[in-house]
Amino acid sequence: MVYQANQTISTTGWYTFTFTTPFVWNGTQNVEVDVCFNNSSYSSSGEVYCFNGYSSRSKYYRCDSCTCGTDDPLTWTCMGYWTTDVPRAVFVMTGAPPSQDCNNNGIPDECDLSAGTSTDLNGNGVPDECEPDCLGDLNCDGVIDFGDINPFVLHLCDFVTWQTTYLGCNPQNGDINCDGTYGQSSFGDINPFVNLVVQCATGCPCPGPISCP
Ligand SMILES: [Ca+2]
Ligand SMILES: [Ca+2]
Ligand SMILES: [Ca+2]
Ligand SMILES: [Ca+2]
Repeated sequence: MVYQANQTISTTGWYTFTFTTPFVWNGTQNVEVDVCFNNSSYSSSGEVYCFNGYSSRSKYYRCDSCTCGTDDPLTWTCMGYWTTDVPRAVFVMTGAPPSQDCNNNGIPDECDLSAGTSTDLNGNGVPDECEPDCLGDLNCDGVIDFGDINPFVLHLCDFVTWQTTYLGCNPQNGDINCDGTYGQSSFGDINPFVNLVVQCATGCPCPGPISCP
């Protein structure tokens, strides 16, 4: 629940409810809006304008002397009745623009990064697993240069340590000869790496000059 309050609304027109708890919505799951009222006498007060829908979209229930709870609607346990009416509600988001979810885990990428679920070695706000391949960038800082020599040696000689040191960095960045092997003892990648890093001495921005087919 992101918002619940007693409100006194005395005019017609749009009324704004500001959620007290921000929430992440993935754009597909159902969002439930429950409007209820408890009057001291039988009346139509508390009605909500609706659009006419074409399928069952909402439920309603009303009662006097309720048998499925007290007079307070929040205690009701009745299933209610389906209606095609859709209450007129608009969700407005302010502040940050819509989030990206490049790794498709249902969580905004900035939340993945702040929670440590994803790493961002080059600090561009894009989780490492979403970065395109960049042959020769063995420290995943987004550039191929002499700074990749030591990480490449580690990749070659102690792949496990390389993985924990450069968490999230794509190990295929070390498959410079594109033969499908990389990391521990993939000696065939040494000469192509040396050629690449010399070519990129002053720094080639990713994805760099070569890529595997
Ligand atoms: Ca995500
Ligand atoms: Ca990144
Ligand atoms: Ca690099
Ligand atoms: Ca290789």
